[in-house]
Amino acid sequence: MRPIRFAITALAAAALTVPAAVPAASADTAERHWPPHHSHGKAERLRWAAPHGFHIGTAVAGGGHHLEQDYPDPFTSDRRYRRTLARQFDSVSPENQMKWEYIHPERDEYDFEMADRIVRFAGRHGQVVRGHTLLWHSQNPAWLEEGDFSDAELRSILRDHITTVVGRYRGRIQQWDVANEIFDSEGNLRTEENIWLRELGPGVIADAFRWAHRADPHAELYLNDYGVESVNAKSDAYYELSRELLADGVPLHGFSAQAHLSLDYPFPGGLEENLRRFDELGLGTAITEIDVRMTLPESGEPTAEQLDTQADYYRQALSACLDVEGCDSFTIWGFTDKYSWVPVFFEGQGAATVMTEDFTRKKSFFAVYDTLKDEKRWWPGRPGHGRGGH
Ligand code: 9MR
Repeated sequence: MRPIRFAITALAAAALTVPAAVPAASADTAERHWPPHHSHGKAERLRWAAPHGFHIGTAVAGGGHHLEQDYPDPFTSDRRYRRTLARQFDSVSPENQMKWEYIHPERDEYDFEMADRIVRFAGRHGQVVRGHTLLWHSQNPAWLEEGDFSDAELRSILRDHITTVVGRYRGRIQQWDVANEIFDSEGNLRTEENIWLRELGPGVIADAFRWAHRADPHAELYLNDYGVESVNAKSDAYYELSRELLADGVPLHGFSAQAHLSLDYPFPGGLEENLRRFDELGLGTAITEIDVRMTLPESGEPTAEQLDTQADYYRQALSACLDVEGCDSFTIWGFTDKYSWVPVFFEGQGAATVMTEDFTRKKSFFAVYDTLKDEKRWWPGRPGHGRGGH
């Protein structure tokens, strides 16, 4: 069956690149009438196009860089945003609202309000939740980073945090990013920046997974990072760590690539091969934070060619995931350019998501939609579905 499926995917890819082949004089017309070969109306829903057991997700905008923008909290204040969030996606990841600085602002104080609201919203709309994140070097509160704690105190602070946060949402989080960005680009553990690794040593990684598993035995527990799309020094380090953790009986269930991509770089080669080697260890895999940024022309508007290439990056990333049995979720790091982190962090860059600032669906939206639909036509359900957790 597999070769047939590849042929179909290749056909879909050819259809997607058609506008690039039209003569320059008619490029504008092609743009206005995109997509040329599909009769896409208003009703396309990514979540309906996805095969059973495959989750199509988005970050839920709030906290972090949003706090410095001139708009109110997107998730609670923008009705159109919420409507699209519910309609299009069946997986949600709090963008910042479960991070330490947000959910644990003082040593003896938790603030669950936003996280609770997101988890309730997901429940109402039949969505799963990816919890993000428990052990990270960034977005930690000052009381933690600047505090003067003994090793024993720090250990109990981390254990209590994981037990409290994971336990609160027991049974309602599909996947947790337990350890986030723990290696640098050379594949060395971030023992300087990461307070837990620096103070408690690498053994704390296994402990974090064990504590999380005890607090919610059904949650699938993940290692998550950026720059690990290809087979490279960093992903090799994750591969070795995964093997060690599994050999030690640590409840590790998955490895995920964030996939913050850029048109300034070629599409990361070997994504499928890389995911597959983790799959072969028996781990689930996922794309957890994809966006595809670009350097914008002076007008501030992406060109038709940039949008074509962007659509192709999204399609390639999704196809790689779909072609690996246990890769069962694909999350976009924000679905509208209106709230994307990209222009705030990368000067002159943007347009990284699948919808414009006014929620118009871009070519990349239809690339994701068509790729999901093609997959579902041939493989209505995911064979590797549900391998993590439990
Ligand atoms: O999108 C998040 C943004 O709102 C925050 O300001 C930023 C702070 O580090 O974190 C962003 O999300 C990051 C995610 O948590 C981990 N991977 C990289 C993401 C983009 O920076």
